[in-house]
Amino acid sequence: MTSPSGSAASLQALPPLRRDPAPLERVFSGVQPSGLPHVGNYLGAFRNYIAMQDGHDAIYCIVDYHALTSTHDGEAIRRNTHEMALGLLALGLDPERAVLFRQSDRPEHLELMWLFASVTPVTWVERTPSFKDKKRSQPDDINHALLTYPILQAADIAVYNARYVPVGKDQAAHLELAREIVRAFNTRYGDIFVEPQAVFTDSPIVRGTDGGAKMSKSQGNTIDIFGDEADIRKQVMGMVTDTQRIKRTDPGRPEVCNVCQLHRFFSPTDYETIWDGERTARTGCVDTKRLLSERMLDFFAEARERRRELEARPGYVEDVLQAGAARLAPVAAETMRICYDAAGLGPRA
Ligand code: AQP
Repeated sequence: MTSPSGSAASLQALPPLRRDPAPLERVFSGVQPSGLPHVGNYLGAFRNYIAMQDGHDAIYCIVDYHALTSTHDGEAIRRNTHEMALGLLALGLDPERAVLFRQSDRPEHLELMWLFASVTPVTWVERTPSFKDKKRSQPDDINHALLTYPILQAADIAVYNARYVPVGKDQAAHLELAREIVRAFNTRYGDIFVEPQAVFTDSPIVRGTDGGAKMSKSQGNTIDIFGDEADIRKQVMGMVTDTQRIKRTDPGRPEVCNVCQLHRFFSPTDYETIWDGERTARTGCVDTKRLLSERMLDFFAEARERRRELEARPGYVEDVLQAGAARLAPVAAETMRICYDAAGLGPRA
């Protein structure tokens, strides 16, 4: 559990709002509790969450308000919020070095969203690729929150005046929009917020087990990090490889094969040998997949063990989330005070 003294010390390290030189640059990112943590989340974003908790004021959030746009099963949202937080902690997120909290515990995000909505032309949100995708993928549920999603995302970042946002490349358009919204707000009300910048890893888009689409919880094409070993092996063995490699004797093309691409991360010392085996057809896709599942299980073994330990501590995750939200309360309140003042609302109590 985060010690109260640790919380207070970290909070004092948070820089003031506006563009004053900050002692530490602030980082913010969020993950939806729309399913379980997967390899795409890790390679595209979580690696940077963990790396950036040193040398920055890092704030990470389970964005349950966002999950409501597509998930309407309250029990699932609650369960996945817990699982996602547990997974992040097991992967190395340290509540003494970074803040982890649940979005719905800080309703200032919604208040700021409304102020941001008032500077955002409707056309900006209508044109976002994710809104167009969702209109296709959930045609019977094109709810208003799907349209407003990027405005809330901009508010999530700005409420803490974060400069850096570690995300996967699928979020690039949203980040660009967040910059535009913040700019529009600053133009109307003064120089209040920094324009946030996306930070990508060297694997900004990880393809799913289908080999084509982005690995994504909603696509059901994920490789889970914390699932049963047998299920993880099954997910890997079901991966689509090089579709032009029909017979075992056909040479493979590691550059296009998703399994080979994942070996770059999970077999860093010998992936070139593995690729060579594919190119010369010395090895078949089944061998390469079997090896990948072993390497992945090895890679995540420590985190999986840590998850089991943390899971055995009743109330631990909830304590971390609530302590995180409490630590952020003064920062969020100060943002809203400044914004109310600028917009002619309040005075805010
Ligand atoms: N395949 C991926 N490659 C690289 N980065 C990824 N991220 C997600 N998938 C990949 C990044 O992980 C962070 C959390 O993302 P998310 O909660 O939106 O993950 P998701 O699995 O994409 O979730 P959903 O519910 O399935 O979302 P939609 O329906 O929008 O695809 C983000 O930084 C994300 O970029």
